[in-house]
Amino acid sequence: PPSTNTTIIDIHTHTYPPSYIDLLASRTTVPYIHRPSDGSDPRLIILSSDDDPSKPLHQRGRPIDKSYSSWAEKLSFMKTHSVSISVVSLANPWLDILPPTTALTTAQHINNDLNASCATQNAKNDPSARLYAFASLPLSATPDEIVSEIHRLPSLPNIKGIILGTTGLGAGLDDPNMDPLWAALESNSTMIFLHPHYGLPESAFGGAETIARSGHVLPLALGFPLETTIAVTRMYLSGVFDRFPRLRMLLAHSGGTLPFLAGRIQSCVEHERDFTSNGGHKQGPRREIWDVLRTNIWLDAVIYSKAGLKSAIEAAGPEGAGRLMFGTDHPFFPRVDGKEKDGEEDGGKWPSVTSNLEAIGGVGVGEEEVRGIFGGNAARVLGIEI
Ligand code: 5CU
Repeated sequence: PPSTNTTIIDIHTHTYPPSYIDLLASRTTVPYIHRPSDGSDPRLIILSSDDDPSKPLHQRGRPIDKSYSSWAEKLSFMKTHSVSISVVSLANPWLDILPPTTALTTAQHINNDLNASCATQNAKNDPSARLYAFASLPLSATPDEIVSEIHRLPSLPNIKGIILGTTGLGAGLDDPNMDPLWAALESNSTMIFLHPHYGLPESAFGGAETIARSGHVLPLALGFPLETTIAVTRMYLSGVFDRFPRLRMLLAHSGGTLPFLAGRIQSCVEHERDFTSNGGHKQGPRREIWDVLRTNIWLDAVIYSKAGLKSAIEAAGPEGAGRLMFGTDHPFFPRVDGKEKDGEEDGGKWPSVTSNLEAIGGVGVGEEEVRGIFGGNAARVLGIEI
């Protein structure tokens, strides 16, 4: 665990504001919330694999409690885990599900709301409980509207960047129609927290029945990280980082598998006969993936093992651990034993958090670098005073 004088900043922590919960509850297709008529816990059916038609609605997905939307619960979780600053983001699938006509106004409303909640908390001047946020973009709105929201965000003082999924305007992040968005994000130096939601097609895991045998394990352990890896690799191959060399991206789950696969990606690019650098007829990426990892990309430290962290640190190049930032993924991965109360032997701490803390503490870098991962790096890169 970090020493007591270490400021812990959690940059990977989510919320569903009550208005978003109501939006999910008004839907009947994934993602949606089912509120059983007998008053038992609502169910969050968020991943396509959650919507198992062989189960009654009240057994699909997972129970959703107040930790998903309550600021009091967020602050209590922070206290339990000695997190003094959280940069909160809307949980997946963000605003991807909005009709185009209401997307911009809903985004403005939610982003204003997040900024205001942070302001209310920060006005208390409690150094052990400060809040900032990543905003969400109205991706189903017109490109001009999306760009207008990107340019509005710097006027919200508690917004430290945006959270973005992998589908972009619907055709992925290598879609040339994304260029106006990248240009706006680059010109504002906006940090883009890239986060998965859609995973891989069920067929990649042998179909719905195979997935159902182990619940969320395949979609979350493999689908999420591979989705992130594929999205960033597609951006890289299509030259996004050549056209926008100052983009700033923070990749969820330590970059999925990108740090581990970067060498293979680079080698495949160098051996691709189609690319002009090899006498071919198509333009391949002009920069090495290593350069992108060391210039444009930061990684969260939500990988739960020293092996994963070491790969992330190594891929980050000379800055190494200086490009990693601590996260918890709250309210996901709660305790499954129901022992959440203070007074439990372990203080009610979540094993998903303590395992990450332990992996970071034992990763084998110096004390200063460990303190950087816990908070110093986020403070420096996101402009948070500690
Ligand atoms: O457990 C999950 O489904 C999730 C999720 O949906 N989003 C996330 O950030 N982490 C875990």
